[in-house]
Amino acid sequence: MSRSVALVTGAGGEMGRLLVPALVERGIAVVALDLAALQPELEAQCVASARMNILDTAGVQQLIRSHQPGYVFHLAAMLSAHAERDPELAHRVNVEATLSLFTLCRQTPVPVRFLFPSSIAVYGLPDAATKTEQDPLKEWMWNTPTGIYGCNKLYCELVGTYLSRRSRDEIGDGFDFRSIRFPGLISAETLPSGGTTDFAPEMIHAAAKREPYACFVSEESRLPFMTMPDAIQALVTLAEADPARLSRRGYNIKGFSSSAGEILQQVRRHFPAAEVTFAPVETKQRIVDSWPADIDDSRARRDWGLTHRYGLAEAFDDYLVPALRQRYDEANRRGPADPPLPFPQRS
Ligand code: VAH
Repeated sequence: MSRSVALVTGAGGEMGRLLVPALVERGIAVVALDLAALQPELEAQCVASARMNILDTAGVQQLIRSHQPGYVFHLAAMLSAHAERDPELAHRVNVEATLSLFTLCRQTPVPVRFLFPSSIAVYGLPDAATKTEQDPLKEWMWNTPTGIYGCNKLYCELVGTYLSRRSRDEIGDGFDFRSIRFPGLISAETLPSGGTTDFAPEMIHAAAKREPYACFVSEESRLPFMTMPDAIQALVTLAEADPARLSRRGYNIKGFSSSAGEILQQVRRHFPAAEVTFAPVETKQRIVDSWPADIDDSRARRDWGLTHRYGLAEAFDDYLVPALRQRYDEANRRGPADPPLPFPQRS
């Protein structure tokens, strides 16, 4: 291995594309797994890559046996909106594949740190009025998800935490589970697909592309968010953290808490001609109304030194707008005859 090899599932997705280079920069050899073919420049950074369904247990077992990773970053998942459309498939992808990966990791002779991207979807407020009354939620509050994706994530967190504790106290198989409850993530590199927080990145990318956008939640809808570079930094920092400092196995993190309207104000500051309307879709609005407006991430800051670089305004000024202008202004100059930009279309 050991801790110099990392298996990254869902390596070609939004997070994987930035996580892989961040691991390589730290001298960690990456073994990538994804349902779709990796972009050639991403694949070139990995010591091995497999185009494989995460439900192919025999294939995943073979990959783990051959490379014996000391880290597993299990990013492959079906996001919330897709999961609501097919809860049974969501259970298989988000729960069964994760539990089977737990088992495979516990069977390897090397200790494994298992990094799991959980989500603020594990929280479930009964309605928008209750949501508005809350102070920023601590990790133990309102663990009553209303959507299947939140149920999937919460269950995996609980089982991962249980196995980690048993491993430490009784079995000694070296299984060390750590998870982050990610807020909505905003990347300048890619657009997400299948999530409920997607309205924020979609609005920003549409404005930069000079395209109109109909936002699927109301202007007042408030959620915690973070930029993708801050999220990747947090994941890597938690992976490297001294286990003795971890007072729990699942942590809140955030960059800022903003309403859709506040995000639009930032969009208009940089793209005054942006054409944005609000056309809430009931199923998605209901999910957003059940997720917290804000979360308390003080434990992550205290236990393993979480920091973030970008608040809302800095995210636009110093990260999103410069990167998006470069990307889309060039595309706009090239004109409509060019092929569309390669956003991932994944579940
Ligand atoms: C989703 N972006 O919308 C994901 C996330 C905070 C929720 O896990 O499904």
